[in-house]
Amino acid sequence: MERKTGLILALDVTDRMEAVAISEKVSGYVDAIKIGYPLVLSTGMDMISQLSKYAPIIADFKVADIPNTNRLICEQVFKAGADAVIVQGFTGHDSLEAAVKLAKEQKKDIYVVTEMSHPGALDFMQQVGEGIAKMAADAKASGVVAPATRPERVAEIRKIIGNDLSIISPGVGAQGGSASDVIKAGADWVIVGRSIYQAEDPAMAAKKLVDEMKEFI
Ligand code: 3DU
Repeated sequence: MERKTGLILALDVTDRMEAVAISEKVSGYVDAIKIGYPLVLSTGMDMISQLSKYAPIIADFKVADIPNTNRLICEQVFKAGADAVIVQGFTGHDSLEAAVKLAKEQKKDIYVVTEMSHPGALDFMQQVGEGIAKMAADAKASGVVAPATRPERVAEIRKIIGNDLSIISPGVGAQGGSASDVIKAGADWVIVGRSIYQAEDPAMAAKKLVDEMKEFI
C-alpha cells in the first residue's frame, strides 16, 4: 500500500448506496478503504470489487482460525478483490504463516492485530501484544494493527517490529485517539470510521485529518 495521505477510511455503514457515495467523496483523501462485517454482511462480498475502484480495499475480517481455514478464508477474500486482509495474531504462528504465505503468492498484504484499541483489550490482549508483534515480524507480515488510543503502545510495538512492517492504527476520533499523536508515536496510517462517515461533510472531515498529519508523515 502506498502512503500518500496516511489515512484509511473504516467504512462501517450498512447501506450499499451510502457506502459508494461516501467512498466517492473521500477517495482523494484516503490511501485505502477498510471494510468489515457490518458492510459485507449487509450488502454482500461484491461490495469489495465495487469499492475497489475508489481505493485499495483492506478486508477487516479479523480472521482467527486454524492454518487451513485461515488460508481458505483469505483465498476467498482476495478472489473477491481485496488487497489486504486483517487477521488476529493470538491464534499463533502457524495460523499467521498460512495467511502470509497465501498473500505473498498473490502479492497481497496481511495485517496482524496485536492488541485492540477498546478498554476491554486490557483484559487479555495487551499482555500478549508484544509477543504477537514479534511473531508478525518473524512471519514477514506486511504490518500490524495497533491502538491509536494508546500511542505509547504503538511506540513500543514500533521498537519490536522495526521499519520493515507498517503500523495501521484505529481508534482516532470516536474512540478518543489523536491522529497526529499516533503518527508521531510511529504509526504509518490511521484508520478512521465514525468521525468521517458520520460527519455532515465526510470529505471535509477526511481533509482535516490529512492536514493534521501532513507535517509528521
Ligand atoms: O472507531 P471508528 O468508528 O473510527 O472505527 C474504527 C474501526 O477500526 C472499526 O472498523 C473497528 O472495527 C476497527 N478496529 C478498531 O477499532 C480497533 C482495533 O483494535 C481493530 C480494528
